[in-house]
Amino acid sequence: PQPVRLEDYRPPAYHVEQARLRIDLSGETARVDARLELRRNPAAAPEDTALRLDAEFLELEALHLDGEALDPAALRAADGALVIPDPGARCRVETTSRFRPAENTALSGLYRSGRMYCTQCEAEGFRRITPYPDRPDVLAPFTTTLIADRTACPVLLSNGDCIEAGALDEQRHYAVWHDPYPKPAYLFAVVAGDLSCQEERFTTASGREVALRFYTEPGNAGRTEHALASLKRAMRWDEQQYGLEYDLDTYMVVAVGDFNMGAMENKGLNVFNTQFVLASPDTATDADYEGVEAVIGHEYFHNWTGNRVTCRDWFQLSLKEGLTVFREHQFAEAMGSAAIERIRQVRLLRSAQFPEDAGPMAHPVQPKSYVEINNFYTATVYAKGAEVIRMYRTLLGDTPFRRGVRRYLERHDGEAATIDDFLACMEEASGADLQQFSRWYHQAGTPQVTVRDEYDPEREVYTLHCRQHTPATPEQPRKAPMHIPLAVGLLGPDGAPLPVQLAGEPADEAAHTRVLELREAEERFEIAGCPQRPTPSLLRGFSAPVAVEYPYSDDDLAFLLARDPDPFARWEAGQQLAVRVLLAEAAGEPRPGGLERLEAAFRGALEAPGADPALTAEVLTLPSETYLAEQLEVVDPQAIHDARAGLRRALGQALTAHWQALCEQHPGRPWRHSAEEAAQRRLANLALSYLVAGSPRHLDRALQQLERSDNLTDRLAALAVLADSEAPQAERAIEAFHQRWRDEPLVVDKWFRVQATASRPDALEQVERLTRHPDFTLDNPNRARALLGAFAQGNPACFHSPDGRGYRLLADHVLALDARNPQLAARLLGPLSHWRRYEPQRRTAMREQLERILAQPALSKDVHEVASRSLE
Ligand code: BAL
Ligand code: ZN
Repeated sequence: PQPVRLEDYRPPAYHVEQARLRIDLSGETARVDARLELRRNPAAAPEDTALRLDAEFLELEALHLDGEALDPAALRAADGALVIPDPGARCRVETTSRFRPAENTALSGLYRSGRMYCTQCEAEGFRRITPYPDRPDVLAPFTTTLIADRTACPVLLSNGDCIEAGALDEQRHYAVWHDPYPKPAYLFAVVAGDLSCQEERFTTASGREVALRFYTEPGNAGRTEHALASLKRAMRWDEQQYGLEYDLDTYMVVAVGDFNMGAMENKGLNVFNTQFVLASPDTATDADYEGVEAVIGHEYFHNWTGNRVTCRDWFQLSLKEGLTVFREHQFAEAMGSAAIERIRQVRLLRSAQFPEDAGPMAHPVQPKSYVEINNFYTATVYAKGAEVIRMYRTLLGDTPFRRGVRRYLERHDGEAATIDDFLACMEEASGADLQQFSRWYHQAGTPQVTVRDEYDPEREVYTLHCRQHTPATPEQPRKAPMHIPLAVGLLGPDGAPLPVQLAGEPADEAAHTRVLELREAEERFEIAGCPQRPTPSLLRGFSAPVAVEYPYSDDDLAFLLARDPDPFARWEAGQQLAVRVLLAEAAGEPRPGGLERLEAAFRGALEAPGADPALTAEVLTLPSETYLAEQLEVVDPQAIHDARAGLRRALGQALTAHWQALCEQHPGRPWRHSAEEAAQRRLANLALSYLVAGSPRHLDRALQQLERSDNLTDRLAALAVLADSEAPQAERAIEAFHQRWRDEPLVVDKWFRVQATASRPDALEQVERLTRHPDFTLDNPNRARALLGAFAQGNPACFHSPDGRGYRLLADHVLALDARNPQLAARLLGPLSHWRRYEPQRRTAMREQLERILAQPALSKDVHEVASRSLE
């Protein structure tokens, strides 16, 4: 397959002035009549006179140009698109197409999920509904008539507002929806089904009344309360923070069980994976409640950053996703604890994006080419993209940053914009020169910042020497220095925070946290007024997506963990201390006194008076096996796993009394959604897992918790502990859990996930067995991810079984899935792409599976791109 390249971008030859659709879902076969009013784009190159209508998966029955029938066969391009040469300055194109939604297993375009119909058009699904210039820089107002059986589909939805509805005949009815806001086809949506609706109202700051309607299949009615409350908070927050109001009379959210993504921001009609909208104490954990609020916020924020201003082409994906993830993060920080949110964001970045940046799929935040755009909905575009937006704010200040966002939204309202447009608005709003900063969009790889220091007691000057280097990545062997905001604090020997006053600047500019702007490959910063040698606190708040190296002693890290006023830096010091101990253990060279030091650090965190339980829980959570692997040139996953499990056991035993006390402090009250109680549950459940890691005699406690809890958070925490055990009573409990919850798909997903990630030597055999379980299916993305995705990503020791069975298992399922749902197949394949990082036996076995996949005929371009790039 040929790659699409950013440098080949050309403006569209035609704009769509009006798109009118009539979608008839009353039979097995959907029929779509489209009428498009088109106008030549004056900005197109003079030689670009052909009108291209993308089409895929469709049977085209009729094609008319200005009322004249055309022969589609004569106009077909190799990729299935219709290309009409020079249809004139203005024209009308009418098409009639048919397809069978039930056979649309790719879940892209219009498909069936359970008994309902729904759509997913981003990135290129609309062409599977009707022939269309399916590119984000073609914006049109849509009027959509939806027709379906009255009994099977009493609810008919599309974008915008409903302007007409009624009966067609005895069996069928229709609804007409009009969306006045010109939008690209990827934001189009329809939904039809027998759905329950929960409705509330929201009054915007300027007094507009908005109906908020949440639709679910009837069995899930009553589980949208939390999502609705989250949406109202998000709407208010966006008004207060950015002055942005909602712009239609209705805002609809539909919960769908079969969905490739988490959710989709279609204009006025969001379609959500059930996982990110439904929440009840029996079917969602505390973390799920947080996830619902975050994703509800994210999709809502897209209404401005993505919908009102969209992307010119898919190379600009981070323009909407990076910015919207950042807004989602800000919202979560405002609703809960900013420090805890930040820690979680960084955990995710380090476990998902850093490995991507270091692997064969590494790409810049603005990729330069792709074969299949669905492969570029990545941690780099999303999470690193959000870090880039955060850095604008850090460098420019909050007020200029917000001014820049407002300027961008005002200038480009109703347009398809670029990352360069955004950057230009930021420059104008702040007066800053961001040309060097723009490298964050163009250079892949995680910059490594090495810091050294010296202290001059005579001058009382403390100097930081900073060196930066960005490793080579595919197609980018050499990198230029980045513009990096490095937030720095200093602690005196007694732990008191010291002012960071750069030499030569007035004392009143001194602050306790100072953002140093790194621009050169090597540079130094002199800090004046240091009567004693300080301990540096580096990258406070994780001010840039970089890896920092500084020769801290273990004592320094323990000191920072106990005393740094920056909660992120405190947590980070604890993590780095644990990383040292764990990596030494994994290398077979235990660090003398390492365990004792870590035990003392944990004890300190557990006994700290007035500590925030949420932060304590983060501090007591050891770095993940993935993050540990990331620190090594050559990875032996079993050694890492053993080291981590051994440390958990040792800490479990050494601090038994503390863990027991924490378990007792469990809130115990009837479950309710609150950040404080969630933190207490988290801490109590963490304590339970340490206790059982320390000794299996505590297993009974988990069994009791599983039986007695009134909520999924505690049940699942107990289940996870039991899943690690091979004791017969644990296995019986796991089976009983399935029996009890087998009718709740989201809970069954968790049941699969817990077993897939279990820390027990036979987890691989267990996963093999579970692939044959009657409840396992590749047709449901959540289920496939819960078993196969969780296993390959969350159980490194067993997935990387040295005999290669884990790899074969994954490859078998990727191949089985490829013909049905290539987007999901390619995503599941991801973990195999890191084969070069592993020791020789595993490396060879992983490569063999990639080669085997690549040798299959008729591979999708999704899977082909991931497999071939992995082997390059
Ligand atoms: N636009 C795809 C789903 C999301 O990022 O919101
Ligand atoms: Zn998004």
